[in-house]
Amino acid sequence: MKLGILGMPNAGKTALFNSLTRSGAKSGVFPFSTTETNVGIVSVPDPRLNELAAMYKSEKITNATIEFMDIAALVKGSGKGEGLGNKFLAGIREADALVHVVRCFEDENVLHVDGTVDAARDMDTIDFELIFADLEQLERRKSRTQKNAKADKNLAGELEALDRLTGELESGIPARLIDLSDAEAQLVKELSLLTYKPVIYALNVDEDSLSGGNSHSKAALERIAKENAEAFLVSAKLEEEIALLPEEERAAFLAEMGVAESGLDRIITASYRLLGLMSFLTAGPKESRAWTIPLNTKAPAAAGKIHSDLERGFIRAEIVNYGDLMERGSYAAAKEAGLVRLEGKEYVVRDGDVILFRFNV
Ligand SMILES: Nc1nc2c(ncn2[C@@H]2O[C@H](COP(=O)(O)OP(=O)(O)OP(=O)(O)O)[C@@H](O)[C@H]2O)c(=O)[nH]1
Ligand SMILES: [Mg+2]
Repeated sequence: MKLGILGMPNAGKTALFNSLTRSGAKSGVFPFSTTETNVGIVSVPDPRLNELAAMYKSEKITNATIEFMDIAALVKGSGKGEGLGNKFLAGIREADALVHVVRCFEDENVLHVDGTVDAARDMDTIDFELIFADLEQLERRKSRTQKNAKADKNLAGELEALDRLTGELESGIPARLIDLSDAEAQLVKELSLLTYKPVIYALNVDEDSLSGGNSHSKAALERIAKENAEAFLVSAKLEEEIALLPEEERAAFLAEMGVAESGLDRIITASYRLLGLMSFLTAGPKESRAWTIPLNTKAPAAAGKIHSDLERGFIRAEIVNYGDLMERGSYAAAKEAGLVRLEGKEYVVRDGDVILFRFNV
């Protein structure tokens, strides 16, 4: 599962990527600094793991992880493959969900390809290029379906769906915002339309605007309000600087800047949710660990994340809710209070379940 970071040139994508992944990918004041996709693994922050590790005296903590890609920038015409367009489109196709970085900072040293900073216009530009790429995809499918429809009357419905989708996209509506029929939803998935990928917005502001935002971020938020997506203020440049500091100095630096917490953790957590992922937990003297599973995963498949033997030989799961465990103070106390449940093969695992799998192979 991968998240793609996309946006206009010089929006701060690489700065955000570097701060998320604590890496040093090349960024610069000239547009199109990034020509090859950068890929990095990010730990998903989870304070529950620290508490579990303290309770179980675990030797180590292992967080869940997700993958981020810093994709080459887009310009007008990228949807047709212009500029770095093909790299841009390939990167986005590969992503399961997107973090759209919107430039909301003024800095005359950092060129804007369109001359001025204008968050809403930039967002339109990106949407337009993605829509354009999707329309091409729909058109190609339509000419194929039209040919086959002569022999196969069942394809009439698909043609109808293609026409409706084309019409909506032509009027500027991304597929993720269209109320889809079953047939349309099926098509959108088959064609993996770019505008169907879930999006969150990272509004990249100067550090002084981190708490209250600025006129650019306000314009962006107004536009985002129409689509019911999550948005976060972040200062990518500041975060990049913070990421270079030793861990123990970061909190003090943030406090000095008058910022309560880094925006990164919230972006990472939201990204994880956006991918439809959640974590169950395991704890013991060796390790306290979060394991990533898709929403609605049944117990045996969750066990299989740890080891295939656990799935193959699954007998049952002993589960205590994280909150109950903390409230009682120990596994034994939770068990005594009847809060440890035995669950079978049909159990759907919930976020924060602390699980011990019983198996036999
Ligand atoms: N003043 C200011 N500069 C920033 C901010 N965020 C990024 N920059 C600077 O803007 C320039 C471009 O940032 P990048 O992260 O390289 O932008 P990008 O979106 O990856 O750009 P391309 O790879 O060229 O598409 C760099 O010099 C950054 O240091 C910010 O919040 N404020
Ligand atoms: Mg870049």
